[in-house]
Amino acid sequence: MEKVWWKESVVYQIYPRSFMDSNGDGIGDLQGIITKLDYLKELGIDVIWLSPVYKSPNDDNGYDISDYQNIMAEFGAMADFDQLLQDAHDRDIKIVMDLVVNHSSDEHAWFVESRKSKDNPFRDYYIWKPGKNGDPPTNWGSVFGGSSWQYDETTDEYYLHIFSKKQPDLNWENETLRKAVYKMMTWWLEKGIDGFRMDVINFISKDSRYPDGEVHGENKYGDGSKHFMNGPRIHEFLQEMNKEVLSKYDVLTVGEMPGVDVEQGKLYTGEGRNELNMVFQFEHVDVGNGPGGKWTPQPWKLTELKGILTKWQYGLADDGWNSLYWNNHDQPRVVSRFGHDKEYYEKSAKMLATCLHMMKGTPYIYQGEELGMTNVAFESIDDYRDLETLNMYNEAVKELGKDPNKVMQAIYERGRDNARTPVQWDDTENAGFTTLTPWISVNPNYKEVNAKKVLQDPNSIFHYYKKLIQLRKENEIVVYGKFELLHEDSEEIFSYTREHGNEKWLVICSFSTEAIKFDLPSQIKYQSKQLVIGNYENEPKTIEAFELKPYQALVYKLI
Ligand code: TEU
Ligand code: CA
Repeated sequence: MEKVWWKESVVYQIYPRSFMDSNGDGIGDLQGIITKLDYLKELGIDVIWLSPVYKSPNDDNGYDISDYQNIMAEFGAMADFDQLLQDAHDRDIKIVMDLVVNHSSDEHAWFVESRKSKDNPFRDYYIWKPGKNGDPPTNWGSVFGGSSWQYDETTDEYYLHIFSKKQPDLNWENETLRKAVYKMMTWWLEKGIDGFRMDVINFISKDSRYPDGEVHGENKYGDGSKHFMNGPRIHEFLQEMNKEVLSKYDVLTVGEMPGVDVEQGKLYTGEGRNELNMVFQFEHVDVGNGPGGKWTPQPWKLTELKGILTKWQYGLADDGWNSLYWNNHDQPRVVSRFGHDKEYYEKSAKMLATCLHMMKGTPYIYQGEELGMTNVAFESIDDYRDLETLNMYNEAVKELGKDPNKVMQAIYERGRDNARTPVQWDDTENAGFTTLTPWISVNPNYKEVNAKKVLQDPNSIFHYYKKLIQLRKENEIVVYGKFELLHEDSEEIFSYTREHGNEKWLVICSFSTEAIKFDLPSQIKYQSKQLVIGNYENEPKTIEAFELKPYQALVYKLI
């Protein structure tokens, strides 16, 4: 297995809008991030993944870009970005940017031109089709509600937008468009950035026949995902991007890929494939999705969650590379999703961190996860900001007459704003995030959950994350050791070993609120054991057979 920096790194994702506001307008910004670089250095992370900071009308909070080579006014100017890049590099922290090239904003100059006429030179930068007997070209639904086609009167055609109507899909069949993207990527890499997280990058190759999608249940629209995920030319496009741009730099690349499976994951990340370093898969964060996807959350089973993670560990064991994440700006907070954000809040947050960070792959920490930030439950839908949530609420309650309380409960469990409330820096007003009114309210628990408090407490979740990161730096086994699952059928215990040379580490994690019996599988042999990290004061006397405490995590070095 080739040794490279991005396999040995821990990445920290910043969603700038909610990270730190430096100029009192209630919106996070680049200068605010600069003031927190020493905090991130203290945590020990190696790379920052910046969610989009480019010029944008913010229909989807920056994932709708109107100028790829300019900074969003709310976040500052290019000089601020240059300072952030320099200051991060001065601290040996790398900066990975968010590349959103499946679609642009409808306010991008390319689209403004494209929609002017059918023979405009930029027409084919986007995907335009005539309607069918007054209907859109296909029955596909948009991820953010409604049809994924928008009629444009000027040229009497529809344009495709898998996401919002202000996010028209770029046409990757058009080589001129592809070259324009590669030129922009090179411009950023020449500035000295250290890589890209690529937004829904496995959507860029569509089935050019544009067939209708299957209609599930009583949905009004068809599911087009089979026709735009992992499409016919996706590997050709990624290999071309690698050849034209990525191969010329020593960079980290991670492709966000809803709908990717482990077999495809091998093709996207295999060493000899010359495509990407790693992917974000979604199978584990989708456990418990009901017939209406994440908006109909069901109870989930640990055997399903650990079965998925184990499948990816085994699948990419000898070729390719895993990303490891619980959270990002689209997912609910993990301590609320898979932990216990009441009496076992601190124990479960530390257990979840142990479970993820001791696996094989590159770990990603989402802003606030290291503080143990939890989901939020705002009283009114008016307190929510995410267009995905607001569109779903309007469709469900106002159009379909569903029970607003049930819809709000689904938002509490899976809404994206759970991850977008301001980072809680201290117990002063607005949690020290801003001096004025924040663009979205702060989670009311900021007086108990904040950075100032955890930095002062050596037993806090923050210091636990710091120790996990240190373990990865000090022990090759954490990065390169072979993963093997134990207790496969247990619904309470996620336990596994890592092996490297003559060293073996045993990882034991309880996902239960009850004390439960742990029996060491007979095949695990050792002469001596040493506790590496644990989330309770004391450790069991023996590990052959003992009682695991609620949400207990234990990592042993066995020799
Ligand atoms: O998300 C891709 C994606 O699949 C989203 O639909 C997300 O997983 C979903 O909202 C969860 O319900 C990426 C970005 O991460 C997201 O913030 C953007 O809204 C989206 O693409 C469009 O750029
Ligand atoms: Ca600001």
